[in-house]
Amino acid sequence: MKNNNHIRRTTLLCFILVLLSFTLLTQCKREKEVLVADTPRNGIILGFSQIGAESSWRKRNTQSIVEAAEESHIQLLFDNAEQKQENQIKAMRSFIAYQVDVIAFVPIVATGWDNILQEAKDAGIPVLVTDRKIETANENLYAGFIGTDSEREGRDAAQFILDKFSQIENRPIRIIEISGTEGSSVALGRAAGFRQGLDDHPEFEIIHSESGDFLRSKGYEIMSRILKEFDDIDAIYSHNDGMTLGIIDAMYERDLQPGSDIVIVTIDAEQAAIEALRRGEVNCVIECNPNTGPAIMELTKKLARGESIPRFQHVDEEVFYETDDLSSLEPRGY
Ligand code: GYE
Repeated sequence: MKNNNHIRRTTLLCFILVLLSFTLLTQCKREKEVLVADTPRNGIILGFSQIGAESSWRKRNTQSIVEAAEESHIQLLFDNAEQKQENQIKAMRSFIAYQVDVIAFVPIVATGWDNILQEAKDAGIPVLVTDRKIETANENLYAGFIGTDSEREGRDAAQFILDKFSQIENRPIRIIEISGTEGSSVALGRAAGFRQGLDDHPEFEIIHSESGDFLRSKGYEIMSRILKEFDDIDAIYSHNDGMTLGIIDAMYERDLQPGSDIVIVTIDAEQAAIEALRRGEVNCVIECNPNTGPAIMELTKKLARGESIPRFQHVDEEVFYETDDLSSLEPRGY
């Protein structure tokens, strides 16, 4: 009997504890919902999905966005997707649940965004695409784009190589391309623009093209292998400075002088690439501007006010050549 009473008391106590914790939880949840819903929203809340931290360029891009949000008094919900599209989609879904005013994101690859963009549209949340572009059948799924003009960067790279080798006749010019993340609009655009630029010059041959995923380590690995597989390489077209620094390491290891034994064109214009240009290790550096934070915040404010924004906005960028006087060039900041 005594034992039964003990069991009954214990069971009742457990039931009360479960009931109590459930009540507390739902009360907290409700309070949380009430808290979010009723907090005076005098500030704008921006949900930003960043792809990761794969390069110095990307880290500078993130820094620009975080600093600009602070200066603009915009509350930033920032997510680092660690190079995974599915993480970006999860983050964007949580931004929708949180009912942010605007969503901005860097699409790591160009396709696979329609569903989440439709969810944002159904929730009445405008979306700003930044840095890289998306491919979609329904352009109305996002409000606008701000970022780099990848095809122009590719054409600028081609033009430099055409000019550099213009005096060479009666033999092909052999080019290696080390490209960025497969399926990203930036890698696709830089490749397309480069080929457009070489269109009327069949003697300029891309003898090998391979993705280094914008990573220094992969640039090194690929170049180390290519230098064993290919002879008589005239030029390397590298889609970003991070991979170029790996390429330079690989060339030195095989007693090759980057920038003279093999011409190198690179994109981003981080400080390390400008220093390599000064040392003659690269021959042309094409700027890709990471400092889009302030412009993103101005566009965010417009969208939060229900105003329209430009469909496509390309950031200002320039090209640095081996023949330039770089003595007055400001430090790149990354
Ligand atoms: O060139 C590279 C970064 O999307 C323009 O991504 C950006 C590219 C940039 O990893 O360094």
